[in-house]
Amino acid sequence: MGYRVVVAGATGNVGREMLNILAEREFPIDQLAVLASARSQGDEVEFGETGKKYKIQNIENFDPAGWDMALFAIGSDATKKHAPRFAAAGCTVIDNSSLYRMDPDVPLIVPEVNPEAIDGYKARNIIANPNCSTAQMVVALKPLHDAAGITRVVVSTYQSVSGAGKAGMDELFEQSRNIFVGDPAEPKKFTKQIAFNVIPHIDSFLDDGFTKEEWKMVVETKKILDPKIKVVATCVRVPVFVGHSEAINIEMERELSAEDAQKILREAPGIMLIDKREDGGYVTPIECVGEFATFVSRVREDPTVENGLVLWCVSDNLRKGAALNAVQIAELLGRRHLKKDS
Ligand code: 11C
Repeated sequence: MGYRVVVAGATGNVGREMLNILAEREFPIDQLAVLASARSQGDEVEFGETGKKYKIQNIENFDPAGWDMALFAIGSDATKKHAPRFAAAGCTVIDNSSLYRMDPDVPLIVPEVNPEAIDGYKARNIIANPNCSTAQMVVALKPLHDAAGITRVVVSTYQSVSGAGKAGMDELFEQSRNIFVGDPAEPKKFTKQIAFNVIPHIDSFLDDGFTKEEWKMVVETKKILDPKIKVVATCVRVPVFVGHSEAINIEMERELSAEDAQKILREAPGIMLIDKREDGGYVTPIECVGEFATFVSRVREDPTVENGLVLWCVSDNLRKGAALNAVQIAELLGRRHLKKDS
């Protein structure tokens, strides 16, 4: 026996990956409903490579009663409208937007890091999925925190344009082509030219000069991993289609050699350590596309602080950073709370 599962936002970058990953991981589904806005009603989407196609239904008219869980990838405004309605009808919402992440009654879950926190989901019947740049970072930090007690993290991100949706990917493609043929490369989605450039700005600016993306990395890491860890982030958009990269500087309570850190990371769930200390012996974003793992490379000791490490971390932002983590939450929810007789 399986679950009655809803995927909402099935036409977007993340919704499509949710369908692919549910199919790839053979999530036990008895019935699947695929939703989007009225604009896409009646269009067909494929369920991974199973050959099955589903007609998109309008989320506005969908009755969630009797459905077990809904994976939402519809943005904060639509989530605000529909998540309470689904949750009240008994359909647990696993939400990819930022709307509920910092709500104390909503667990914010990365299954490799804080699976037990999911037990609080009944307060609102909603579970939040973290921001992509946070998700991969906490997967890498967790085993090191357990080993040596992380006190402070300084992170610089190199985030792909798919984090800004399909419009971001289209803009990188069109600008690159326009530059090659000598046409103007006007920014639309991004504030400056993204092709052949980098932009130190993701999401809106806050009063203290940080951006909301940078703030999310701070508060979400504290909620998921440990409120005592200090985090400071600089988030940068780079001309990469898929795959977020991060240079992470870590300070710890206790000494941990690079060699011991490598051993720990090699065994840790969700991590693939590729760290050969030679030309090409590390992972770049192109190589992580379509993968489940969070890749860690370039682990080394930081000689400028006491008990410091530096590492490079890469992951598919549409997968571990969004759709995969949501499906892992669904699997965890099933295992811990919604057991079905087989
Ligand atoms: C980006 N991290 O790369 C963002 C996208 O809070 O879920 C995801 C935003 C979020 O632009």
